[in-house]
Amino acid sequence: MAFFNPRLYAAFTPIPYSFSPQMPKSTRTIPLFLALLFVLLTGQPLVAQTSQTALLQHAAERRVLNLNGRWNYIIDPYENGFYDYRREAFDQSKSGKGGYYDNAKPSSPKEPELIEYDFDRAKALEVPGDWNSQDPTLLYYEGTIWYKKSFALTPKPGKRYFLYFGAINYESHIYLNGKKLGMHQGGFTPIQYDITDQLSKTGDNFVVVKADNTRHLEAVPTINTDWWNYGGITRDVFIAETPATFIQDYQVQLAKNDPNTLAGYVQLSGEGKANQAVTLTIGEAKISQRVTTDAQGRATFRVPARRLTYWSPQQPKLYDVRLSSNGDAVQDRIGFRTIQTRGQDILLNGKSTFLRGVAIHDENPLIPGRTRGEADLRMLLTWAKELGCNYVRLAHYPHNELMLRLADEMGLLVWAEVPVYWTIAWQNPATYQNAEQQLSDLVALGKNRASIVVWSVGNETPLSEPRLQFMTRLVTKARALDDTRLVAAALELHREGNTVIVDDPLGEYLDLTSFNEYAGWYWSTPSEIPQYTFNIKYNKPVVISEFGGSALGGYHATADTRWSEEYQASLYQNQFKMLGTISGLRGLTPWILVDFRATRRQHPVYQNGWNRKGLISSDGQKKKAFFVVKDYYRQKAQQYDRK
Ligand code: GCB
Repeated sequence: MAFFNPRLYAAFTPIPYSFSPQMPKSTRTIPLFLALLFVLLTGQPLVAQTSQTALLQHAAERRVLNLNGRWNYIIDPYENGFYDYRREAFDQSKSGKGGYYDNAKPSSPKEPELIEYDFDRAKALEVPGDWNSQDPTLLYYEGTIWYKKSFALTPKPGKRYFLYFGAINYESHIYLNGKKLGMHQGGFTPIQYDITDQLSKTGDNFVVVKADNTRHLEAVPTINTDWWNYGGITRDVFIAETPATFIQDYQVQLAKNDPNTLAGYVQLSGEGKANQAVTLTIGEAKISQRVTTDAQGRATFRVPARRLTYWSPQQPKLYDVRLSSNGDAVQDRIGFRTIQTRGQDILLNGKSTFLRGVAIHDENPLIPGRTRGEADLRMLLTWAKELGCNYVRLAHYPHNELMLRLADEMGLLVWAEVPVYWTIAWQNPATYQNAEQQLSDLVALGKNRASIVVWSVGNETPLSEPRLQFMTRLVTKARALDDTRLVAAALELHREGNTVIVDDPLGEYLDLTSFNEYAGWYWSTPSEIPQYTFNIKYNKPVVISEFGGSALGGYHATADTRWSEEYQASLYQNQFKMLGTISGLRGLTPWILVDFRATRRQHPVYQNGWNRKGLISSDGQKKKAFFVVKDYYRQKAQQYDRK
């Protein structure tokens, strides 16, 4: 039912939404049934203003105007630009005016009106980019910052325009030319509004964003994580232009476990979407298929595809895929491969594979801050390739779409994840909706990427019945959204004596047995590690989602001196001995490729706000353990890739 789509609530402004405990207090007052009553009585949808539209597939290809660059900003810890002095939200008032999003200007140079802000004379931040790394006073800042960008764009008749943000952490309120477009929660997935009717006829426009990275108990993630709570507009911003009737979405992949059939769909949007012919062309594979959309603008297809070169890390073959309909066309580069499990094997294109991975955060240590674009992302994946990887875990939240495309191009399999991390509010329905929305958006973003083989529904979530319900619902959702990939989660383990036990009931529902295991760091010493053996309940491929320990780059001492590179290296050596006893071991992702910022990590000598578990230090130097892992991967590559 459309009513329960949180996107629609998020975009709805005339009646305050009430279902989310994370909403500003003043907007919590009118209960949900009033909103529903409004819909029933007026027949109007909740999206009475601009709606957050279903994401455009490959939106960047449609880019007509790039809005990256310098955005003026105002730091607003008291939210004075959002609430009046009685703490009523300006955008909920009768006039809807008064907030910073008005971008007000005095009517004469003498400034007769009292206006206590001026975006155009305020400082600027780079977009994309977190604010923490751009101004030392913002390093720990959690709260609201307002961003403003003016731009020139005259809408052309017969075209539609979509304002697209790659990601804003965490809650954003977005306004165009003083009018609210909507509100969005979730720091790592795209936000898109149809602004066709909102653009000014003169061509002068301004967009204002209230970005708020305040942590909330019921949010996804919750208040407690082991990564930096970077704030701001952290990914690309642009306006995409399409024809009035356009290709909004598509999926072109191999059918589930079937290397000889391409299957998927195309979804048109706009008035002329019904009964339209759409052609799928993959010239190099001699495929050309014409389908016709139904009344909802959707057409599905199944096409025989023989003699394809399958995508794999050894040969990351991508095909030029073109979809065209009357007046619209999109191009994409797509790889085709199958992924499945059989007993304890992971079969990539039918062949048993070992996942030589590493975990990666969306952070460039050299800034240090969130990655800002292709060069940063390429640097991280190049390091992973140097380590000998054929696989990466993009922890703990959706990464940039560009990262997924680079993984396709560079030949790296991907574990993609949602930030259902540690102690989520399992019993809160809005929290579940939020998590599910982030999962749906992640799948929407990655469903055409051959590199993605695993959807992960969460990390280290503590056992309980409500948690099991929440997590299994997410697993079911992931499979419903995409039945061609594996579904996993990073589980926890427990120990009895020298036995490591993996029996989390969630494991029953997953395709892989994945768990985080910190022998040699949080328990035992590196030299004791080989004494441990595993008791794993499930007969599935074992892919260790985390293991590792910290070392301060450049600090050398004996192998039993914590924080030294030697300690970390010996930890890895002994881990490989221990993990070698697991018969179903089919992959691993050491934690982690590079040191990353984390407020939990306060040791003044060894950490200074950094999690030092990187195989590469915060200044980009490879630690000793990097070469231990690299050696191990060389052996694994020989064992599996030569078969
Ligand atoms: C974990 C978490 C990861 C942490 C890591 C650590 O289990 O999943 O987010 O950063 O341990 O370093 O403790």
